[in-house]
Amino acid sequence: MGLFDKLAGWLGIKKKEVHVLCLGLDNSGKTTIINKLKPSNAQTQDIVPTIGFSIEKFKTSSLSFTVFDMSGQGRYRNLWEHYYNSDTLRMVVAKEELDTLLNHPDIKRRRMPILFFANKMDLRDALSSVKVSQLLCLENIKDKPWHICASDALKGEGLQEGVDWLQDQIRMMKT
Ligand code: G3D
Repeated sequence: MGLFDKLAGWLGIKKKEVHVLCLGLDNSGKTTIINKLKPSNAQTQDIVPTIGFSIEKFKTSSLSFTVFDMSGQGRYRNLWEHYYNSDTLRMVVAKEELDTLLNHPDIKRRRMPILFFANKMDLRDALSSVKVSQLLCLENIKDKPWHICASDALKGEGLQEGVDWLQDQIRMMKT
């Protein structure tokens, strides 16, 4: 049973669908994370990096899962070409994209929970989740509940903590 099926079971959701958008820069690990969260019989072994916007939709018993990509690759193409390996630049781009997202009218007016994965924590030079949180200025998000988890999507570490938090938030929104 995948994590999201378990989540649905805990929530007692049988009919209502919950849409979860997964947003992140290219190569940040979205496909890998989603694959780990899928029901095990739907997991794919070949992870294809995502390009563009909506790239995958799947349903578990009660949750509708939609994967989006907010890479900003058009706007930042020249920068990517020159500094693709610069984590500092990637954090700047991630912050810009996050700010754009939070200011979008459809996002701004809703009190949706936001779960951040500081992924690839297994890498030697990975920033801590506290540092990532500071660089993204997450403390400025006052009108939505948010949470950040360090994760290693290859091993699946940290994903459960995030799903547990999301489960609590969804449960609170339903009461
Ligand atoms: P995307 O969907 O956000 O574009 P992917 O990203 O899920 O395709 O992941 C991009 C690459 O990062 C993949 O490697 C994937 O295996 C790797 N990756 C994802 N999560 C982690 C992690 O937590 N730690 C490490 N070390 N690598 C991770 P390849 O080599 O297939 O391109």
